[in-house]
Amino acid sequence: MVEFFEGVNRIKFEGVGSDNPLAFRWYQQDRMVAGRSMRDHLRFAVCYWHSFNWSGFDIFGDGTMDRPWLATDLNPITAAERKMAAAFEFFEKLGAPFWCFHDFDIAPEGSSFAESATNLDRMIDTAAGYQEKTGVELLWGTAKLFANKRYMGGAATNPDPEVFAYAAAQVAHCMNATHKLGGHNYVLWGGREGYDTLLHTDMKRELDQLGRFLNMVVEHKHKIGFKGTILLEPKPFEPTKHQYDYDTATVYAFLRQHGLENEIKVNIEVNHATLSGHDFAHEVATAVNCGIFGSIDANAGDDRLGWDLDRFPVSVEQMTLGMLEILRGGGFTTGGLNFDSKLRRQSIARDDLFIGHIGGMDTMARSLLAAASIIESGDLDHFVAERYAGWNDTLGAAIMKGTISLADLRERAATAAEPQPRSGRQEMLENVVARHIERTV
Ligand code: XUL
Ligand code: CO
Repeated sequence: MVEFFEGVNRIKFEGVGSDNPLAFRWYQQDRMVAGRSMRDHLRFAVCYWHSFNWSGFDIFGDGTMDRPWLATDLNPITAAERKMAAAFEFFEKLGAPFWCFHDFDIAPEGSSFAESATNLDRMIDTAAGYQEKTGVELLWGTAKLFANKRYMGGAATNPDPEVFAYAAAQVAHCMNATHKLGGHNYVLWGGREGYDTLLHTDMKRELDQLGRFLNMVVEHKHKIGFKGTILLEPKPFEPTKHQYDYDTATVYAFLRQHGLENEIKVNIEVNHATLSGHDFAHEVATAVNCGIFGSIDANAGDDRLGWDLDRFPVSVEQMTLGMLEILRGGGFTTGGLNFDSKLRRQSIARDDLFIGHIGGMDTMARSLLAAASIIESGDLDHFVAERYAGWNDTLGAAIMKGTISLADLRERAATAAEPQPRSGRQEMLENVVARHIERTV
């Protein structure tokens, strides 16, 4: 058997004193944090597309990376098998409990629907064998409904019902495959579900089509007995100028409109949150409030570049604030942290792939510790409880119960004392967060 990552052994925890680039400094899978092991809290997944399908090409240049499994002189099925051998060797050595894929990441797209389906079935059998052998599980599968030219005007939102039908068939087949591999979730990212110009777009019709499509997806889930969660992944733009699943709040309104709010949750991607003008923590908190928090695509953008850069997460502060909302929401159930992250184009060595993931996993593990410590201390919760305490008193309770009217309040104002503003102490609270991060051990 070919070994693709020669010289890399199973990545071990060595602690913060270690200078070994191929060791964890924070992620210790069996360490217990707030009643759960780090492994169960974080549920890390490696994505297939950036890590195994991407050679480093960009719009200005060709591939740069040392990726022997992407050699173009191989027959497509042999190449797919090689790629899968490399992928599972990587998952196992990294110690990632989960992986994620698009149908055409793992199987070559054929020249007809039937050929593509046969290719996928074959690679699903191969993947099932690797899962069995390594114990790595599938966090989610998804169908690539954005790359082929037929989808240039959208998949479910295409002006042509034949394209809708093709996309529906592709999703049905990919859901069956995900089910067969015991997937914990099924994801739909609306890669071309949006518009570039309203001049040729019937937006109302397209949104109704998307609502029907997602209802069909949910019907299919129940029909095949898939117990995983269906997840939508919001993104505000790119590739289209305006994506319909703009952010979590937009998705929630859409789900309610189509009666899907109890069936579909969100897969929040950190860089997509930033692009929509929100903080990552805001998107998580919104999803938790709406009861639709599902899973995370962990990555990061760049402060000065306004597109989807998919960098490995490095900011402990940003991730601590996100983890805080995840823990407050009760943590993951079927979801997890998928590294929808890619290396920079000059990181061409094979082991850079390990180093990127190790850094991301350590960032998330340290953020988990800091967030758990903030919650355990009660430092923020006590302040917030105090800040809103008035709502538990007579006036606040009467307002919320609806036993007092606008006219009653008008009358009350005649004798009521002027409200007394109190400091919001934002800087103090920011310092509290910094302290918990500094003291994380
Ligand atoms: C694109 C993106 C996708 C989805 C899966 O921005 O995030 O990779 O995660 O289709
Ligand atoms: Co993503």
